Amino acid sequence: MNPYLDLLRDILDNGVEKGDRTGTGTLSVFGRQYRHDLAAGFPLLTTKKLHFRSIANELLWFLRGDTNTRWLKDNGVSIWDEWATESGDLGPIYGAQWTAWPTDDGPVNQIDYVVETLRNNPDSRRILFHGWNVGFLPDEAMTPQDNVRAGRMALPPCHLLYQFYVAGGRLSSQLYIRSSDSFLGLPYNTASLALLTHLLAQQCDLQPGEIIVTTGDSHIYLNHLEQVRTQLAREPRPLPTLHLRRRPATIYDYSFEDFEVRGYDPHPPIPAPVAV
Ligand code: UFP
Repeated sequence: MNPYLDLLRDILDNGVEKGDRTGTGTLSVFGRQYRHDLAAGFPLLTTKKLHFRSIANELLWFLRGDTNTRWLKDNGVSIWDEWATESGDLGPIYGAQWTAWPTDDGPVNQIDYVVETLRNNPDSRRILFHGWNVGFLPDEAMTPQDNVRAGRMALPPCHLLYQFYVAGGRLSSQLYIRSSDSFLGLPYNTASLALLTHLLAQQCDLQPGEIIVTTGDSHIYLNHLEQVRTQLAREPRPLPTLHLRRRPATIYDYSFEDFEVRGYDPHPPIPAPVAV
């Protein structure tokens, strides 16, 4: 009934205990997928409170092509601080690859390509953008900060392949997440994909369709098990809806004030430690 809660149950029931880079330990399954029709509401979790401001501002920051935490901090978002250098740099992470993927012929803006193709050739089966630029992946033996100083990403992308599909005037999106912290990260990644789909739909005169989230290593950290059980004991509530207050000139011109989430009435937050 609730595909996200079903995934958590699936990992609890079928997950194999597996070590991980952070030394925390996880229960993990490989290769899962869930879908949500945006006509049924905006997929912000109701079984715990999510901080929509962080989700929305992080997406706007990606779309700015920004890879420094300064703008995020100015907008009250601290989720990237632990990986940044003293000057706030994160190296060529998401925003750089989305809007300025380096090539011999200069940077390529993959978001421009997606918007143009949705408008002019919506039947294309090539409407996607990718974050996994192998030339800039971090060296795992080095700290995030040393990687950044060496011109590499502080962290390799987790949500990395976004594909879009148009049928019957509706825009659907599918995201591949290679590694998914199912308790902390996945609800953020899902809401971010939904918001991006709304923005692209508005910019391209389409209706928001379905979102599909496909996860590779789908895990629950061993120090999140209690929180997961708390969440599973809660009854989901009606979903909120998202309203865009205006239609800016381009996909890059939205601000947080343009987004209105109506009817969000979640259960309280459930704090949990982030594995760094
Ligand atoms: N993670 C997510 N979503 C994200 C993000 C990170 O789930 O958007 F940036 C989690 C997945 C994993 C950890 O638990 O962060 C990254 O570690 P690794 O690179 O070892 O997969």
